[in-house]
Amino acid sequence: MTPPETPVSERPASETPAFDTTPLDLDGLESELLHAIDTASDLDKIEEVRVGAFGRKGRIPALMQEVGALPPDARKSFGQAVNRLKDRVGEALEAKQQALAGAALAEKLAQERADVTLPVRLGPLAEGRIHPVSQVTDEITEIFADMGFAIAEGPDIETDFNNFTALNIPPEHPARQDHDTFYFPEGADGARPVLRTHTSPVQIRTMLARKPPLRIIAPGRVYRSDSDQTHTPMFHQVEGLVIDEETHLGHLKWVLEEFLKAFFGVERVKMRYRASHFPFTEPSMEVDIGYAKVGDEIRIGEGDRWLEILGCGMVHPNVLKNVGLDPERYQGFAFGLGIDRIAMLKYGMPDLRAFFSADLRWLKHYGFAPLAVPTLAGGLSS
Ligand code: 2U9
Repeated sequence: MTPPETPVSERPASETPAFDTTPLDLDGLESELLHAIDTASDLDKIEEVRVGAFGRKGRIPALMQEVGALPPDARKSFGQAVNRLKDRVGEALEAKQQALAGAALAEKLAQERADVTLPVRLGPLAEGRIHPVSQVTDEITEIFADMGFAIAEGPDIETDFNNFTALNIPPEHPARQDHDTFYFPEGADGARPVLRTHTSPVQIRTMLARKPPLRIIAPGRVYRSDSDQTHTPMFHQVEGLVIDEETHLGHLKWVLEEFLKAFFGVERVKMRYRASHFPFTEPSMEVDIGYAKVGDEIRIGEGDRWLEILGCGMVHPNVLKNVGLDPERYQGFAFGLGIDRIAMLKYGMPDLRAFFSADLRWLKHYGFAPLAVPTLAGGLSS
């Protein structure tokens, strides 16, 4: 029985040989490294093997250090044997590395395969749609801008004075009930702000801020507590106002006729004025346009049917007084129409509630291409 060997580190210094003469097991090391290379399953593993074999603290550099410690006659042949081992392991490593890199690339390409037969996905500019209310508002403003009107805007939350009192609708006036107003709680001054029930307060603000002559249109959102198939609590109006020193009904009629012809894209439009009543105009009128039904299609401009389209009148002297204008010197006309209603009519959209239900399918069907901007020269819509 051989006695248990004392570990090298525990041997007394006198017993430690100057160099280890036991032949180093190069064959064993080679087959060990080749086996590790052979079984490395991915690029990380093969890199581990490379570092273990050739790295600064790797097996092969350690072997090279041993060469220096051999007696000169053994050094040469041992050095050559180590070099051959280095070459063979290096070649095997390189070949495996290439094979693994090739396999990794093939797998990546297989995963990233693109189907070139799929349809092209359009960018947001081509996919997006302009809402019909925005489109029709742009069409209307384009027509009035061409006639020299400026566009005026104001806040959705208004004072009671601007929305009612200045427009000849004093407290207790029955018209206040007709408007189904959304009121805010009373402020410190006892006044109740309102969600504007029409865009008329925009004209009041303009008249208070600027001197005549004035030619403006005020498009925007308005609010009334009303909801059914033809009414939504928020809807859109455009109102117009002209104030000058010699303005009369003839001007009003020409402006409205030109507008309707341009908007519906017709040469002639049959119009009918019916007496009406609004607190802010005197006289007041409602305007109907003639149309014909041909099959399912509605042809605007001619025919023996009538459709109410807008309201208008000469600005009431009290309204002029309320904004500090002398009615003996200034007169003007005003008109108002519902944008949503006129959009439904022009583009054949049957249900008003669909306008505000954010239904993408509806918008794709009735919406407008973003780059088809309405112009009088290029056409209002396509
Ligand atoms: C000022 C003076 C007068 C605006 C006018 C109408 C007639 C009108 C309705 C049409 C359908 C509102 O959208 S609708 O419900 N409007 O009939 N609007 S005259 O008159 C004004 C406005 C401002 C300072």
